[in-house]
Amino acid sequence: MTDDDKPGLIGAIKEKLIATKEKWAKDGRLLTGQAAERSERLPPGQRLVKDWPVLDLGVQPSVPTDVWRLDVDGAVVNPLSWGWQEFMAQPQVDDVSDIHCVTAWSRYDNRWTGVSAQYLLALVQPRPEARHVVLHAYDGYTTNVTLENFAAPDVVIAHGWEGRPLSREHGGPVRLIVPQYYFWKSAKWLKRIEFRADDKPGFWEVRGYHNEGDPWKEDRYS
Ligand SMILES: Nc1nc2c(c(=O)[nH]1)N[C@H]1C(S)=C(S)[C@@H](COP(=O)(O)O)O[C@H]1N2
Ligand SMILES: [Mo]
Repeated sequence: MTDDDKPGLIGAIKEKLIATKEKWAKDGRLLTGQAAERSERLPPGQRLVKDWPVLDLGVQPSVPTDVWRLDVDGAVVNPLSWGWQEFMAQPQVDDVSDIHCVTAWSRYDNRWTGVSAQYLLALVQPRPEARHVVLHAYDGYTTNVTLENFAAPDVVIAHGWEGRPLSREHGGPVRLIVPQYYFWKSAKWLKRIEFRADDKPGFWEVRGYHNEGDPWKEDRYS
């Protein structure tokens, strides 16, 4: 992080935003009480947007590609640490998926470019006891997914969006994309992927948000 990234005025403003979102969780805001079939493209309570909102904790860390690293460790046979060149030298995939944010906006057809989670799993080989994955980010944010969800074919460690480098505000240089879950599981400014036997709820999960976050079950809050 550089100096201008330290939580300052914006950080203080976002404290309020975080408190508001915590209250939403407590009050069960936006819940329709209706589950939907996965064949429905738009999950219950969501509305479509064409623009792409930015959500963060008040800090958008500056991580130039020459200092960016991704560490993959924990309950794996082959831990690894990639710098930018090594990451970009891995087999690349393109995957189009929809975004569903818990604040009720959805955005269809986002084309992500990067390394697939399935490829990463084949490289690092989770140990038999590994059941959970914790994503750590450069802004201090964390979020958790099950190993089963992480292993879905559309999960991408993404550096590109619509054929362009992922912008800093949206988590560049590298973020995770987990399309089957609310977007808070898709960690921006990805720094570390930790495999674990036990679960470890992340930033929003300990603040009243659902541990899994399946939009079709309306898993907004815990
Ligand atoms: N590192 C990090 N990742 C994060 C967040 C964050 O604050 N920090 N916010 C999450 C939330 S709540 C959402 S909705 C999405 C927002 O991504 P976007 O700004 O690209 O729309 O990022 C998720 N990933
Ligand atoms: Mo969110």
